[in-house]
Amino acid sequence: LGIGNDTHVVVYDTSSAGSFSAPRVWWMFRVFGHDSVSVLDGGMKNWEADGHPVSSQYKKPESREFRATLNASWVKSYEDVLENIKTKKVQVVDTRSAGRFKGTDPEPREDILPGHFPGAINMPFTTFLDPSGKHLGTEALAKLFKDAGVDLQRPLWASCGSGVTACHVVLAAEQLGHPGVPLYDGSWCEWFQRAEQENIISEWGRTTERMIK
Ligand SMILES: *[C@@H]1O[C@H](CO)[C@@H](O)[C@H](O)[C@H]1NC(C)=O
Ligand SMILES: CC(=O)N[C@H]1CO[C@H](CO)[C@@H](O)[C@@H]1O
Repeated sequence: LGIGNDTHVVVYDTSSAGSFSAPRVWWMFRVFGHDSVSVLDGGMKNWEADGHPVSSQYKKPESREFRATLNASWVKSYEDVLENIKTKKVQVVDTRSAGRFKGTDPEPREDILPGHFPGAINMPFTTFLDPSGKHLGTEALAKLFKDAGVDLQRPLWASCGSGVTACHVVLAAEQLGHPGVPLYDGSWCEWFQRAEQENIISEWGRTTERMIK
C-alpha cells in the first residue's frame, strides 16, 4: 500500500457513526510499533459534511518496505482476563451496546449469546463520539470515564465483541495522556466460547431457555 515505516498514515472509515473501525486500524499500526498514525476526526461522513473535496480516482501506490515490531504490551489474552477476574487488579471496559452487554439484545453472530464477564464496565463506543460523529474532546472524555467509574490513574484494559470498537477506549485514553491501554483482542467472541458458565453474566437466559452452551 506504499506505506513505509517513515510514512504518516491517516485512517478513516465510512461509518454512519462517524468512526467505527478506524481506531482499530490506528491500534494495529501502534501495536506493530508504527507511531506515526492518526485517525481522521469524524471520518468520511464529516469530511463530506464539512465540504472537503472527494475523488473517485485511485492512484496505485508504489510498494514500500514496512518493518513491523510487535509491542506485546498492547494485547491481553483470555488467560490474562481470567486471572484478572480473581485478582481484580485491572479495570476492564467493554464498548458494546448496553443491550449486548446486559444480554437483552442479540450478538451479531448467531453462535454467540450476549452478556459480559464479571467486573466488566460498559462504555458503548458511540458515547466516545459527539452527535455529529466526531471524537469527544479531552474534557468530555475525562467526564465520560469519571461517570463510568473508571480511574485512568489505575490499570485499564479494553474489550468489545471482536476487538474493533474497544480501540475507541485505547485512543481516548491516549488523548488523556495514558497511551498503550491494552486490548483484549479475543473479546466477547472468544470469551463466550471458552468461559465457564459462572463467568458469563447475562440476562438472556431469563427470557429464553437458550442460555445453554
Ligand atoms: C510499547 O508500548 C508502551 C506503551 O505505549 C511503551 O511505553 C513502550 O515503550 C513500548 N515498547 C516498545 C518496545 O516500543
Ligand atoms: C521513521 C523510521 O523509523 N525510519 C526507519 C525505517 O526503517 C529504516 C530501515 O530499518 C530505518 O533506517 C529508518 O530509520
